[in-house]
Amino acid sequence: MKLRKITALLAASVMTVCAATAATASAADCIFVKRIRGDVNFDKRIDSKDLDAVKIHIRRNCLKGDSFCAADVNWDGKVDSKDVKALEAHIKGKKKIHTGDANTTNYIEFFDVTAVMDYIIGQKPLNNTQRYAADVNGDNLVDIEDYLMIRDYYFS
Ligand SMILES: [Ca+2]
Ligand SMILES: [Ca+2]
Ligand SMILES: [Ca+2]
Repeated sequence: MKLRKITALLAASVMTVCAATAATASAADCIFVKRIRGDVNFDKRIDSKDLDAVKIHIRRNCLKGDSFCAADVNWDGKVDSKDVKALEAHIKGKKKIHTGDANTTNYIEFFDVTAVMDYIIGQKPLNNTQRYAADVNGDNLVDIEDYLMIRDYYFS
């Protein structure tokens, strides 16, 4: 009886979370989002918790706004199995995504902010993997726009 009650309560709380956030963001909304792709729960690291959040979204359509954009890892305006695959590849270290994690430590930290600025002003080079991660708006350039997005994310 008690267990049943707890299970019911848990189910209700999950539903509340989903109901409160049941909406999506358009691809256009995501272009301007300041959040880092893949970090769905905004704890500044990309790990299995984010992967779980994306999988739950696919079943229940729970994510919206910045969370939805962060979950749209491949920038196609949809959150689906392709994003799960991209996130898995990133976590396993097989293929990194545009995260802002310029020094590839799986955290967004102050060093990422300074690394991008150092690269822009020609102080310190970035390798291919680092440049890819630093190009957070995905326009194939690492420039002031990426710097501002990473900086804003770090200080948010
Ligand atoms: Ca995270
Ligand atoms: Ca996607
Ligand atoms: Ca860029």
